[in-house]
Amino acid sequence: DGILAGVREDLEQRKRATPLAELRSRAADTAPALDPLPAFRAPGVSIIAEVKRKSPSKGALADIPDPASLAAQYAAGGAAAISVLTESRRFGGSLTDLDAVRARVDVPVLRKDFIVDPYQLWEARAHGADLALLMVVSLDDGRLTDLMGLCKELGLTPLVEAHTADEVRRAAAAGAELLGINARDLTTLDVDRTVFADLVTGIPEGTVSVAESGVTGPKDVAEYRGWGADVVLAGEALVRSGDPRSAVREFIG
Ligand code: IGP
Repeated sequence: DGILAGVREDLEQRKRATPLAELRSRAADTAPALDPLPAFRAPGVSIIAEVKRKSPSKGALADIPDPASLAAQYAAGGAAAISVLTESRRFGGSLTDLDAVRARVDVPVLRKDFIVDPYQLWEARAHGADLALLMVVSLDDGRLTDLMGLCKELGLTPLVEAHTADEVRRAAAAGAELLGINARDLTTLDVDRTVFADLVTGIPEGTVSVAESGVTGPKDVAEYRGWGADVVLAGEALVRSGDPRSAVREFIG
């Protein structure tokens, strides 16, 4: 599909510029990854607040001159983790944004990208990420299992994302401890929050559930919570709010 073709092109270019051996040695020099799961399992809803410049559906969302400052405000508002979009063509992100956020906050940081290759996980760790997104739709079972195994080796917590009942089943079968349901259909870009309510029943007991996308305000967070979400991931509403610290605080309720 269109996004993945660009992702693969950019990936090949980075592989030529930075050999895996170099990433490995940078990863070895990076502080160990933080485990986000204890905070996610604590009572009450946890918020993953996203640094998101653009989206394929809406184009530019917000001018973010200082992603580290935005992330610091999210953390001050009580965000349990920060998500940083690193895909450049459609989302305007970069590993530079990830570096900046990592250098500023003490909470766990998620590398949000279209991850299809082990190299991207080494990059995530070398740039200080604690979590990495794995989208079931883009991975066959073998690759999903391989990438989850490498996450484990690197100390990264995979956020395994699903959008259908079958993808939830595949994520659970692969052993996901952190399972996200994206309310946005990535083929049509339509958002329907009730997709979470429909699919959450397929998430095994003990697995941490994440409701992703479509939050416009505190009521939507409460609705996801009512349907059983342990964690809610929000981007657009937070980057567009004039006061990200208060916005996160209000989402937590
Ligand atoms: C955030 P929103 O509607 O709050 O801006 O959505 C997040 O869920 C969305 O950015 C997202 C995403 C993804 C982006 C979820 N899964 C996969 C890129 C790739």
